[in-house]
Amino acid sequence: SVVTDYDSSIQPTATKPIVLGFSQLGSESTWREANTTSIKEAAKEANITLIMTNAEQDQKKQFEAIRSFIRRDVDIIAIAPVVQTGWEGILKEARAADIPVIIIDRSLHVNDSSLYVTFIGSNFYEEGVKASKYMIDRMRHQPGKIRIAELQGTVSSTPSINRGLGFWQMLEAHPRFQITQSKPGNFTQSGGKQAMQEFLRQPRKDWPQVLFAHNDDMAIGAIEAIQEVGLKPGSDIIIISVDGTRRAFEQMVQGHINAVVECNPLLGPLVMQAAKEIMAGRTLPKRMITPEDIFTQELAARELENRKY
Ligand code: GZL
Repeated sequence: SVVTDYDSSIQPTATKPIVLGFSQLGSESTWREANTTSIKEAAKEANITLIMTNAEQDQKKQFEAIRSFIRRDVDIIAIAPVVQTGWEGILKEARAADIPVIIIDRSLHVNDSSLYVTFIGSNFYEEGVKASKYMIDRMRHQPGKIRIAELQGTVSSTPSINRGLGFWQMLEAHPRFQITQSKPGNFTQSGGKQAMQEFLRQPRKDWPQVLFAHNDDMAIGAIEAIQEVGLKPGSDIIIISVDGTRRAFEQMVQGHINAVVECNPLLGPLVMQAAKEIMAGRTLPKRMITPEDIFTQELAARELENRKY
């Protein structure tokens, strides 16, 4: 239809910046800080108005933040969901307000996947598989049963569930590898240290030969606990971690961590591009996976200068 009289209340969207409400789950780890910085910098670069809140790893605070975005009638809502379930209700509230939702970093489970436009994040199952494959190869000359300790991330979070699944399912074909101790450390350095101290309170014969930490911060906390009992991390206990932060590379250069599986936090540019596509009315793939690798001690020194987080 031809518009005859110009309706001045309709602002041309080309000039009005997009307003993006982002519920960040917390500030628990080095990875999270890098993720937050990436989102902030990319929003500035894309001239997108960003309203970001920190839920301090509390799902209820994420619900409150999302409701505040709905009240402010933002153009788009982005969520990094702290845990996998419990999101149907709030996503339906966003849909009722006709506000599109992007899921980033961690994925969530809903029956109706039309409740969000796309999920931008890593394949955590693959990260667990990479960690397990490295360990099986690294321990090939060590005969007999191998005792593994696992530091889980935030309970019920997708990265922790799927990293554990990927790691463990690889071992079904290698029965001499046994996960003899497993505790959550909530992705924090202090959580990793406390859990490792509990592992080391067992009789010395039960101490692990390998530690699989679901993120670098917990691995770094565990290293402190291992050194406290006079063991050498990276040789008395082989350590495999996930994230790929500069801090972990520095520990690899010192020989304390043996391999780090990369989990890329620099999602900002992808998120802002997705926001622009949505506002321009274009459709997006349901799943956008960030590229990532695994790095071992031998390569750490050379890769260190390339690390951006
Ligand atoms: C993974 C991310 C995890 C990191 C942790 O995408 O959700 O949360 O592995 C962070 O370091 O705390």
